[in-house]
Amino acid sequence: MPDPIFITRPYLPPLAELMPLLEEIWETRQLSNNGPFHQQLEARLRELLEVDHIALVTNGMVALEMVIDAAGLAGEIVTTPYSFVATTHAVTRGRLKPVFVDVRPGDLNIDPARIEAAITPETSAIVAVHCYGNPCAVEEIDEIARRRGVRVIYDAAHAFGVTWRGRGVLGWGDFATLSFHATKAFNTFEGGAIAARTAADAEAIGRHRNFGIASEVEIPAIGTNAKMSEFNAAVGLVQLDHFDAVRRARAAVDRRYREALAGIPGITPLAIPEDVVPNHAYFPVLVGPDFAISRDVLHARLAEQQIQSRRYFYPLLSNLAMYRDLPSAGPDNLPVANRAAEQVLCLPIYPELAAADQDRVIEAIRAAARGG
Ligand code: T4K
Repeated sequence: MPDPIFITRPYLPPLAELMPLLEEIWETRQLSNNGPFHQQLEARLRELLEVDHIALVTNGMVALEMVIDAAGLAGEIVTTPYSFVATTHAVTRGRLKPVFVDVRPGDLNIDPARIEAAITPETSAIVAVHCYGNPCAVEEIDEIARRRGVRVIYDAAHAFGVTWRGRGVLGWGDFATLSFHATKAFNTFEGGAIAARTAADAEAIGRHRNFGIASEVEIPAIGTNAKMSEFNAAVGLVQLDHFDAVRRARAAVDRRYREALAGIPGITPLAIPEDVVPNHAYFPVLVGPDFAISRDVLHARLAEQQIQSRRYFYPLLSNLAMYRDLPSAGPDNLPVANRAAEQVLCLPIYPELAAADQDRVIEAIRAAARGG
């Protein structure tokens, strides 16, 4: 039996680089509550991600929940069904009603041309996802939101370090949320962050993260506890020094796949727009009807060879039991997203993926294409 190849393996910096930071924590006993590593990581992320305000939190799902809560959203949220379940669950857990809008075929991000028709007097925000790190139609979405008086939240869980037209994509929207989960392009084991455009919103998020406390005697909001620990922040600081190298290594894997898979009928890697510097966190391909076998059979065939692939994002969120009865959830309303969920397969990609292992993935797909 060959060794397993995983969809991803988290990058870990040399342990020796982390040890001095851990020793400092042991010395100072500052474990949480806005300690020095927390502050340093926020400062470095503001610079790297080109945002004015950023708040570290415990994970990407909580980041979304906090934004929804702290921004005081109510009523309906226009959103995409093509995402990880955290996106829609955060909306619903905030007692809001998701209104699904289809995605566009090129990047599988929410289709700006369909957003306006879904906005009603009940709509308070658009929650869009930079899926696989490819930026949404941010200018169009901003324009619609401004004109219709709704807020914009980007679930940017996949978009760490991504730039569009030379600028960090996290600067778009009233808020953008990040995930630093083990499986992401940048990880702090578990972790996340919220970028906010205005000082007032950043202040609300900061309070909300710490139970709603403003000072020793003032508690103006019903907040939660979403503070990142000093351990996770220390990991983040060390990881940041390696992010460029990690991105380059991922880019090399991406390039090799694109070269090797070009010309296989029915296998279409999702394109990366020219004006985007991606982070290559995922390598999604669409397995079309002209491929020799279906996406699900290919997924199973790879698994037989100890190769883990993932159907990110299947099942489509609008088809889950708790959402499928929503008026916007019908497949007729969401044909592009439904087709993508049936065809997409994410292939293994991570910085330390050995060329020989990548060749195994490529050869397995070629063999399947030959009917083997
Ligand atoms: N919004 C979007 C658009 C998201 O995609 C996500 C998360 C969120 C919000 C929420 O962010 P967080 O609350 O998670 O910060 C993964 C992740 O758990 C999840 O973070 C991610 N999106 C989603 C797309 O994928 P699984 O179910 O694929 O993870 P799992 O445990 O099956 O891991 C896959 C493989 O990765 C393993 O078989 C081996 C490898 N792995 C994984 C972990 C966790 C390791 O080698 N080491 C590890 O520690 O969900």
